[in-house]
Amino acid sequence: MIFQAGGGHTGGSLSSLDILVALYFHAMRYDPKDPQWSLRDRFVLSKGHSVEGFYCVLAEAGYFPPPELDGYGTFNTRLYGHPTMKAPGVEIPTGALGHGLSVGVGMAIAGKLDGAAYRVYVLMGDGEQAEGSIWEGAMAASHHALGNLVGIIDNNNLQISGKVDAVMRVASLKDRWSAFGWKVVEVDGNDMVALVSLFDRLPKDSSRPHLVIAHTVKGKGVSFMENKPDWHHRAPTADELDLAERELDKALKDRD
Ligand SMILES: Cc1ncc(C[n+]2csc(CCOP(=O)(O)OP(=O)(O)O)c2C)c(N)n1
Ligand SMILES: [Mg+2]
Repeated sequence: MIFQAGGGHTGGSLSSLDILVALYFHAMRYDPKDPQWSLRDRFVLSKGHSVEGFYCVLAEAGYFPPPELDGYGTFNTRLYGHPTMKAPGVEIPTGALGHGLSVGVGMAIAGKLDGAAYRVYVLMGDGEQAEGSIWEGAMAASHHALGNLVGIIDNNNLQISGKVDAVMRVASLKDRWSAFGWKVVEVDGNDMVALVSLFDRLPKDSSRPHLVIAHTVKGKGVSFMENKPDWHHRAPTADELDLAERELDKALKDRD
């Protein structure tokens, strides 16, 4: 998709993909034929720039036909470079960092008021933690005892212009989120077995919101993209695409 469109957020899409797969194909309840089903679990991609991986998962989950992915970034597409309501399965447009958590807080409060047993998942970036609005949302979530809210941080240690620690230090995420009243758990965010078992273990009857620190690798799965800030927003050349596909195919074969 990113090759065809000539641009996109490669690194952050790859670092988040395992988390999205564990959510959409294991943890979450939803019905792609009825996207507005009132009891569906809600997902907010607060790090809206990593939309390419998100669209792939939504297509695979049945929200729209996978061939539509080929039109990503073209003139008449429903699949823009950041999520919008035109794409089936998207709950809320995102891309301006820092807003997704507060939207998720609103959804979680609504669920509590309605006595509806859905969960709200919000995926944030670690660079995104520099946004002040995140911490207003964090404070509100614990104040309202939102046990139906799960925040996840794609903790890949990089953001747009380099290391998170160099741009705006946010460590210790665990201490900060705990101090804001959240129950914090950590996981290898690129380990499917660990992710699935963690989502299984999150209690449904908690009086506190949960924050999952998912340790990931930006550009995961493609050797020359891993941990390279350049791949935050960059399209592969034809040769790079070929090499990336061969590496991913090999990884699949080795796994099987
Ligand atoms: C409010 C706002 N400021 C700046 C940007 C530009 N921007 C896009 S991605 C990004 C870095 C995000 O880093 P991180 O949250 O760590 O995402 P990831 O590493 O998962 O790609 C920035 C600053 C933005 N989208 N929104
Ligand atoms: Mg990051």
